Amino acid sequence: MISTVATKPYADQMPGTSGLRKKVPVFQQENYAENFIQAIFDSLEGFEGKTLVIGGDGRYYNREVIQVALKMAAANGFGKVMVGQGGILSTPAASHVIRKYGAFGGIVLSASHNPGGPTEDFGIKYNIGNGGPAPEKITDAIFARTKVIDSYKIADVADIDLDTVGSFDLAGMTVEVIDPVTDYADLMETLFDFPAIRALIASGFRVVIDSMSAVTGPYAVEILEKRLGAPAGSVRNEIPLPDFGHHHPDPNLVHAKELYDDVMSVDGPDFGAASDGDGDRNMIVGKGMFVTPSDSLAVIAANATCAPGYAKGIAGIARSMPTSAAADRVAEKLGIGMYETPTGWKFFGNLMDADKVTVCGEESFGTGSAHVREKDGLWAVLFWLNIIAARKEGVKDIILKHWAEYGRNYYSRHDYEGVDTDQANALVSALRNKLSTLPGTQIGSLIVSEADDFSYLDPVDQSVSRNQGIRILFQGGSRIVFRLSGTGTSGATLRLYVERYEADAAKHQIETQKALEDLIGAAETIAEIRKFTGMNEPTVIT
Ligand code: G16
Repeated sequence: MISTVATKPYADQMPGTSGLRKKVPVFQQENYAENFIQAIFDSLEGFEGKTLVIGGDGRYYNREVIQVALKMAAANGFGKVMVGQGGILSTPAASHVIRKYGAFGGIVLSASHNPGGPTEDFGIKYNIGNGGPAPEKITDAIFARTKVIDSYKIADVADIDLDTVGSFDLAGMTVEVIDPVTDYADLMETLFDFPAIRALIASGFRVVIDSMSAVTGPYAVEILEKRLGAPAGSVRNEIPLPDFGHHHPDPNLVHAKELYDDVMSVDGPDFGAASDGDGDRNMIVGKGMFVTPSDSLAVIAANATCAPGYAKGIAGIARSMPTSAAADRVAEKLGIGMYETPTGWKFFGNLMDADKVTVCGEESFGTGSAHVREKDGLWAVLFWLNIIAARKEGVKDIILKHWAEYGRNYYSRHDYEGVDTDQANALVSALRNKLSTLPGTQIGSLIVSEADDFSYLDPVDQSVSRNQGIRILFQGGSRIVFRLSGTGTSGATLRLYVERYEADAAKHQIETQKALEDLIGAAETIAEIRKFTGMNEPTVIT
């Protein structure tokens, strides 16, 4: 019943910022997914008889790969697999299920915010027993294994019915098809003041969530409409579709523009939120105020004790290096630890496991806490609603008061997508070569104080991650950062992150791009973006 199938290695299975992401036709090559899954199992030890969690965001090719993964898990000796009904588990829900049931680990099938469909993106990620993405030590081992793999093991059995909740036998292994929503919704109810949020909504405060035809639809309907009493229809695009309805399920000002425009309109809702393909990202918009992810982290940290699950306070805060320093000022005031990590949620896991931090965030619309080991879109939405209910103030007032108290970190990210890979690498090398000569250089009124390539020493396991983004810091605390994306599937994406700190409340209402104009100009002068990319402007500004 168990076959060992001969295979040949593929050279391109290096996991990126968040697992292996490729176009669907790449994954459809003979044994491509099988090789990667076997490489995961070959890189782990001691899972015989243990439980594996499998789920995905429902995108195209999800169901096929789940069937393969189930049969391979059985053939490799797992005792049980817990899989979401219909193959669905949002990334934070998968993290929670791994933790709650003490699973050995999990396989999450998603390409997150990237589009889905027969010619779009797919991905496979391995999460460890703490519920978080595998650290680099493991992803490096998986990659090494993919380069030499010559066989994989699979059970020769029929597909199982993924749509019926219940227990099934698969070649001697138990498959438990679970309701994907209940455990997660129950967890949220333990963290937040549901009666207060319910009363806020009952008082007429209008909330809309755009699930972008992706995985959070069923979760948002259960929590917002059923448990919190929001009117039916408050969750939009609530049915997960394999191609996300041809949308790009990335919650930002470009891809969730309809929601943004609605909340900004005169009769629009009071609060709007969107989440991405696999439910880990979030965008928060209030009447007259878009909340940057960096500010969202700072506000959540500053107001954490409003929520019952955080009433005792937070242990510390972590943010990725390119994320603005807004949260640093909150940590300073609270007298708690602040950690700056490379981009990617996997770097937060050790800090949370060691109780050094409770809340974490990334500028890329990711916020979360130690309740799971992934970022969590709906968690952030509920935290905001809890804060609004507790403070009896809207998003705009909360943000303006936060800036008045801590100062404002003007912030923006410019993405140049689809850049020729050689040109993008050339831009980065040219920048690296210049680093030592930059300090002291004056560009307009800006003077470079420091320039380096960010390197991180993990304070828990002492591992070092180098070349994590080029930082150019200016006198007065402004900075620009350059890095190449590690999640794209075609060409290269150059990201430019721009930040300026402004303490004076009288200067807190300038349009963001205007407030950052001289820094954006300095980035062009230093990096010659137009020359290298051949592009006159970014493809996405967030
Ligand atoms: C991007 C973001 C990161 C984020 C990563 C994975 O990486 O910049 O902050 O951790 O995506 O996010 P998700 O799992 O939601 O896709 P990169 O390397 O493209 O900048």
